[in-house]
Amino acid sequence: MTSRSTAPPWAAALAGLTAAAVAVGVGQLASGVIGGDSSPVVAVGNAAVDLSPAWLKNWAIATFGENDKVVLLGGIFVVIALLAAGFGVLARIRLGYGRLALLAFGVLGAWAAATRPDAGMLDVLPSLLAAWAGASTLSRLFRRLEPVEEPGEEPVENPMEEPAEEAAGPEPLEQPPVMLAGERLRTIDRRRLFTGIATGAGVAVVTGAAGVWIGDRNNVAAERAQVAAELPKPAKPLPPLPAGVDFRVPNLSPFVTPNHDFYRVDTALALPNVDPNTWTLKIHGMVDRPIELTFADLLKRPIVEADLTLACVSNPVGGPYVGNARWLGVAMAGVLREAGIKAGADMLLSTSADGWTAGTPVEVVMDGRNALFAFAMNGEPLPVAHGFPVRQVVPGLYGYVSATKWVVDVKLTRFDEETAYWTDRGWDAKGPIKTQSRIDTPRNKTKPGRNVIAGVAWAQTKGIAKVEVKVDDGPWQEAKLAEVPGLDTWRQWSIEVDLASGLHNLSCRATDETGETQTDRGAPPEPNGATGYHQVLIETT
Ligand SMILES: Nc1nc2c(c(=O)[nH]1)N[C@H]1C(S)=C(S)[C@@H](COP(=O)(O)O)O[C@H]1N2
Ligand SMILES: [Mo]
Repeated sequence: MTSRSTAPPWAAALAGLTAAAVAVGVGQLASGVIGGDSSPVVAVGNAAVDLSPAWLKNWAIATFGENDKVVLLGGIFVVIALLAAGFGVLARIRLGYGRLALLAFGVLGAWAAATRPDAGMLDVLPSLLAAWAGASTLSRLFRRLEPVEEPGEEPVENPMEEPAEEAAGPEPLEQPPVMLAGERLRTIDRRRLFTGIATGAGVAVVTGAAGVWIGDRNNVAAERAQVAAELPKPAKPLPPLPAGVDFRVPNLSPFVTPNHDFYRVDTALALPNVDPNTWTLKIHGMVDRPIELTFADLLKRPIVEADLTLACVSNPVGGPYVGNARWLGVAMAGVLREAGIKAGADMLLSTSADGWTAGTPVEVVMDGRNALFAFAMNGEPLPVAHGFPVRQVVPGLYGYVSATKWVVDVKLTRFDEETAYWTDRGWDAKGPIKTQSRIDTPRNKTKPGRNVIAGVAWAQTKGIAKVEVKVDDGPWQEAKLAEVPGLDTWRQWSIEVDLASGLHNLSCRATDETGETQTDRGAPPEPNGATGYHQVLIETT
């Protein structure tokens, strides 16, 4: 069909939507078989994440937090649906235009998949297959949109569906006329259209579900269970945490953040499934002897156990992007010493399996602190979302300059020669953590009278020496501090106060062991971490 379609726009839009649904389903199925980030939707989403301006990303993290990916995927689906409906309407003008638009969309998906840092040759296939499936669905549905001529005319197409004897004398049509073309009434056969759409929807659901199911089988759950079964012991196990680390006040963050509650911040729309059996870590660049470690090599080295609080630079004052865990890993310094750092190298550029990068100061990693290539968190292998099989953790640095998850490559280089993911987007090259404190409870309402105010404070590598709390315009009062196993974790604090009924403004401030009290000057997270006192307005009733 090459001429303008007489189908009503709603029917054309539905055909476009159905074609896109089939395309997405087929793309999902193909990517499930191929694996990786090749799903057209995920590929386009990942490209959108990387190409979107820094302010938009910062806004998304600040506004949607850990739901930012769900919101992004939802948004992508809405955009796809709107475009697809538009492509359908476009196909009324000329079917080829609609097909071309779908194919162009497929090429965009293929481009997005092929330009992922971890892309393989096959990754363009799902998008191209999706585009082909979408375009051919559109053609099929448009065939069903062709007008059924008034009695006396030959059916335009599909003689197979119309028995010959009926073609000679079809029943008068019941459908209302939708368009007057020439002198003849032309209608669409709604039943044919809707069975076509139902078939398309069925294909979309079955291929999509099969793709998700097959894709799930590519995941590394079995490999992770294997690592769990053989988790090595630390050379010098830490003593159990003293009971005094935890006040056990309701709504106060527990000293150890359970893995499933641990905040997650990353740019990965689909989690990288990295098989520890094929994983390697390359150390190269300005080194005397480049090395490449397998997972088994790594685990043969002396294992270090460390309590360490991780914090995100995007965390606003009082925000949730901070968590504490007991990690198992291998000292980064030892591995780097084995490779031999050349004079002049001041940056460790680490890259993840999905191509994200962080630039960490060499002097920080080598100064004796517990910087680790970590493989376990709170007694289990790293959860996939937190970097399985291996990630970096560096006490005292924000995650964006240090905590590379799914790490596969470490290059010794120079800050004046290379930049990393977030520094390219306006954040500071070096990200030392700022001393901070947070009120966990109460957060909005409480009863008048005696109340416990409690929270956490952190100043990794320095330690928390003092936390003070202020109620309204009263004096700063010193809170009680919980025990800590070292300087690299957050520290719980609590204080009992009397509160009259009404509104109260609570604030807190921490002083670290170097004697420095956090500044009251408010600053946003960009470009190097939020400052200011956490304040909570509560009502006692
Ligand atoms: N591969 C990869 N690693 C990454 C990131 C990322 O986007 N990709 N984000 C970093 C940031 S900004 C932070 S704060 C920490 C968060 O680690 P978590 O998700 O385990 O809490 O991971 C870091 N490591
Ligand atoms: Mo972060």
